[in-house]
Amino acid sequence: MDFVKPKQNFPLENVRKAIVKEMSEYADDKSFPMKPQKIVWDIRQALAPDAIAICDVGAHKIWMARMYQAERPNTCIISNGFASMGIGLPGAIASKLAFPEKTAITVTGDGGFMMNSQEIETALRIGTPLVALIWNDNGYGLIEWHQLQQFNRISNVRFNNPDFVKFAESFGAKGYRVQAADELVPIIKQAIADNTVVVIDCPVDYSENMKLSEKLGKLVCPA
Ligand SMILES: Cc1ncc(C[n+]2csc(CCOP(=O)(O)OP(=O)(O)O)c2C)c(N)n1
Ligand SMILES: [Mg+2]
Repeated sequence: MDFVKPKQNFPLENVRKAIVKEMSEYADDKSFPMKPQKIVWDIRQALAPDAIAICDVGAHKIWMARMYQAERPNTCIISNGFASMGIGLPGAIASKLAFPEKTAITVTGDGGFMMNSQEIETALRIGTPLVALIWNDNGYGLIEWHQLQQFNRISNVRFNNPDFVKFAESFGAKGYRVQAADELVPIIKQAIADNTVVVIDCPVDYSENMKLSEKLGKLVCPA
């Protein structure tokens, strides 16, 4: 049951249209590591309208909050306010417990994922199938973005990750690695069909972050 009806003459309709247009320009983007816009686009393509996306905290959250098109109420849950990293995986478990019939996917950074990755064990033990889509940049992307804006250099934000596929498998979960842009949609669909706990390692190109800052910095509010 839907609790809201589309509004007529909604004042932000133009903003929505502009964002969908901006994102759709990346629909067939083949670059790899993948551009954030293309990942957000592909998530929407792969998911049913009522699937629940739980977003962690970082640069990926900025892109999701900016562009992801939620088609039903409460289908895009974002950790804002205190913005605690690590909410993604437990959040997906919780949404699966609350709505067992819906797909739960966490959209998470590598840093945030590693903060609570032990919950793969919980999810398997209590039987909550979910997909964890990791935007892998080997770093604290959002902090890097802030450092570049403020200091034009980065410091102590890069790190190494485990092999996420082997890591998932070591728990008895499934793991996939995206190795080309056109693999993401079929991998997400397969991960949902697997009906278990599935980790997807998706390399992301965050050079788009500063390009977005430059673009937004040039915006002028019409008088
Ligand atoms: C528990 C916690 N620690 C630190 C922060 C500050 N913080 C916000 S985003 C971020 C980096 C996130 O990195 P990652 O999860 O890899 O996501 P990315 O920005 O690379 O997409 C940090 C350290 C936070 N929000 N929550
Ligand atoms: Mg990261």
